[in-house]
Amino acid sequence: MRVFLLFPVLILIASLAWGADKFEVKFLAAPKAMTPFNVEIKALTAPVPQKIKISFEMKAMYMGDFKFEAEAKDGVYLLQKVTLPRCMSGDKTWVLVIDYGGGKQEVNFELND
Ligand SMILES: [Cu+2]
Repeated sequence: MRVFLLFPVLILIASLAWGADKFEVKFLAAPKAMTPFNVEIKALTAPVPQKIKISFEMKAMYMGDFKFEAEAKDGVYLLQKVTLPRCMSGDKTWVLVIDYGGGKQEVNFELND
């Protein structure tokens, strides 16, 4: 499943589901290039795995490794201070990839700057 987020608002939410397990992905502020931002992935169902893998990439090119592991705390995985580079091509579209027990889902988003 792929979700595309539009970014006219400050707080952005996408809903994801792995079978019966439902999650909400939220950017706590509109993400900008070269500026640390936080992402919250909240489980709406329980129980949840202790850790999930999260990475950021661009579709068309390799931008470096932006791979993280987030640990659940009260059903919430919080990624803090993610910093992504500005793409030389001018493309602002990135993909947040969540690996949940081997099943990957993507959330497309745009950097605001
Ligand atoms: Cu790029």
